Amino acid sequence: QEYTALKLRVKEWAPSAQSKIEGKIAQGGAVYFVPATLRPETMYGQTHCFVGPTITYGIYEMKKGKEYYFISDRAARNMAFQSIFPSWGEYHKVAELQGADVVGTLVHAPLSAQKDGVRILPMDSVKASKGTGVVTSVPSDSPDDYATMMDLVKKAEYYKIQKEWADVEILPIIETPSYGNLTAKFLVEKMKISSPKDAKQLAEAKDLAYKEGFYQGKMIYGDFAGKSVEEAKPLVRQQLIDAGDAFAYAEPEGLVISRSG
Ligand code: ZZB
Repeated sequence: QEYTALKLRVKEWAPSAQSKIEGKIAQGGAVYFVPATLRPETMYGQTHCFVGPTITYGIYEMKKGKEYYFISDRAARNMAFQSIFPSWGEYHKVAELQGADVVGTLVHAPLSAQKDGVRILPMDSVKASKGTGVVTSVPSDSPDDYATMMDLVKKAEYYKIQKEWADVEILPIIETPSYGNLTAKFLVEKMKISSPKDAKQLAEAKDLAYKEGFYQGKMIYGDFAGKSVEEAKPLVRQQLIDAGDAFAYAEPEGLVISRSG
């Protein structure tokens, strides 16, 4: 599985994260949340970035004193064997935090229409065993993200967040013949999905959204507006990589293939 790993730079830490990283990040060093995505063409529509509240994460030093990544321990180990960290097989953790510690942190999301930044919010369905354990939220095109965002807005107090952090305008970025220009909202409503816990139905909705988006979708926002999603996907990805805002990250299966081939 070849992902695009995106770099979301921290602008302002949540107070509990701030106290846990005190003295551990070099003065002037930049910390990035690094979600792994299969849909780089949707990055214009990022509204939030999700972490699992009970997952343990590390902040890993990427460029000494200059650049740090917030990712799961498992992702750090994988990255170390893909020449993403400076020395092969080595990864250096400078701080350890729970997802709940970073909720409320403000980050800059590359390409997002939310120019002032997006908030780190909790998502219970984030899997520690997949990607980087960090998930960027695109509620226009990801049913999981849409369902989670609706729940966060509805139950802000229960989730211990400020309602305005979750309640962000959803931007249409891809037009499809079957589901209109807000694919995730359309599918969640049509399938009567009422909670981010409806895992089986959400998996089905995700499947439908992937297929329709990839084979029938047309970009209606951004530099490649007018092109098909199929054409735009590698172009947006390359643009992000060239700008230094993203890099390729493969799950272990992919690593085995690339090392033998
Ligand atoms: C942004 C995005 C926009 C995504 C979209 C999807 C969609 P998959 O399909 O199961 O292989 N993801 C990544 N890591 C995790 C994790 N640890 N736990 C839970 N979800 C995770 O998974 C790949 C997608 O699942 C990734 O691509 C990411 O969300 C999420 F419009 O990034 B995506 C129809 C889907 N649309």
